[in-house]
Amino acid sequence: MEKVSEWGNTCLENADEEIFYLIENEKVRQYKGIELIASENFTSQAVIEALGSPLTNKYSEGMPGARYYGGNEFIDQIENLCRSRALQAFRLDAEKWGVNVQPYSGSPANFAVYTALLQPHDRIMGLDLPSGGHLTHGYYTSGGKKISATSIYFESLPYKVDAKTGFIDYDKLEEKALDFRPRMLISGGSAYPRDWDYARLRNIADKCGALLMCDMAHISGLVASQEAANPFEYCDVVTTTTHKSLRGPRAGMIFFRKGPKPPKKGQAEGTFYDYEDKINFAVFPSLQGGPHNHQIAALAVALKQVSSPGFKAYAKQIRANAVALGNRLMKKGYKLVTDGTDNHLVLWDLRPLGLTGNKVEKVCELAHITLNKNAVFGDSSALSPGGVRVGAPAMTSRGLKEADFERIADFLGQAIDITLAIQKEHGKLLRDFNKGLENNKDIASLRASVEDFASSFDMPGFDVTAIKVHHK
Ligand code: DSN
Repeated sequence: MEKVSEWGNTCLENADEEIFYLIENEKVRQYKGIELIASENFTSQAVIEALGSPLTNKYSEGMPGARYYGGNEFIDQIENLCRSRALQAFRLDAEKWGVNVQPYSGSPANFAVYTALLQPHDRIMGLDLPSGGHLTHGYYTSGGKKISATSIYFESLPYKVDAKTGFIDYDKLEEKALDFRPRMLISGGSAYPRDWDYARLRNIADKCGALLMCDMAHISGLVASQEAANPFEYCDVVTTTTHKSLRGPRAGMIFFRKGPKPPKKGQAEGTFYDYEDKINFAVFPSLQGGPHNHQIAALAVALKQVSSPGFKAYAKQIRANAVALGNRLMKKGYKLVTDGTDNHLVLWDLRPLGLTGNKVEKVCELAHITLNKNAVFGDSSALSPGGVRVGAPAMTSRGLKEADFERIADFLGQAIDITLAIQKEHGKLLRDFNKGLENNKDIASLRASVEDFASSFDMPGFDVTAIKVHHK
């Protein structure tokens, strides 16, 4: 018993040295490296404080004011604050839009929408994964294997990008949709470097009687600051994660229309949207249990920061940085899908170089540059894709500007040269290629330059001078 009461107020460093130092090491990794994963970001100290708070102790199934457990006086206030800040961050009228801030993250948010608004086996259409879409939008492999629950429980016919231009082919999408008659059309992607034509999608959805959803996870920070087209103008439902360009904690949100429907031909007057109860019920009790209140509080903090004037400048800078990076890469002769970007990422087609995304990702990782291999349209294997995805949100949070991103393009060019040299010397087979990675002096020298460069920028979220390194 004595021991148990001691645990309660022992700091992490003393309670669990292993985890403590692993966290410290991760801080060093984040601070000294160049973080280019398009879906990652560095959140603020205030968000991290809320995440690490005793709010994690509380159960609160249900909605504010109607919980299944007692003791939710403050939790209710926190969730209500979070909901009103969410609407405010996206300039939404509370008479016309509602939001559920309880989804644990993006995939559960999307599945809650499908559970709420579709019947099992209803038809859906989303952007195909190899075209830059997301697993939860209904992906199945070319061999027909159903990968995500979305494609297991619903009938999915994906739309694609144009093989030559890399842009979404809206004409083909429309033709397919009119044949397939989906119940839901899904917009939004994970590796699509261009903006979306929501007006066109609305028109297509209306022609085939479909609901229109947008998963704006990647670009929600840009949408909040009007640096991307506004999906709320045309969509019925909008989902998002909150830790990507929005720069908050890991969580998810579902926005839905409510109130009277606009008058439409053939529709009785006085019809109302009925999404609110269905979506709230799908989140809990259909799919989730107790909301993660520490996440919701942290999200409320992040949304307050999103609505502050500095965030607009941040989002603008993300785009400027992505453009600067893309232009520099293209100037070096590299091929980007769609030859540029409208948003926070570039999708780099490595196939003209005879390289795969896996190898470039590996060399970059050893040089302390973090990015991810990514399918580019026309790839034959999803496991060995022909591209890498490079994103600007995280390093923009550290204060980098256009010239710094040009420098990053130069580091990436060096990583490509190293990858090519290793492949030339050791061969294309991964097993042989990997031998060239061992004790590679060029990688070590690139790593030193990368760490020098990255360590010269601020690190949001934690004090780098207080990091403790294990000397055992
Ligand atoms: N894992 C995220 C991404 O990288 O795009 C999406 O879920």
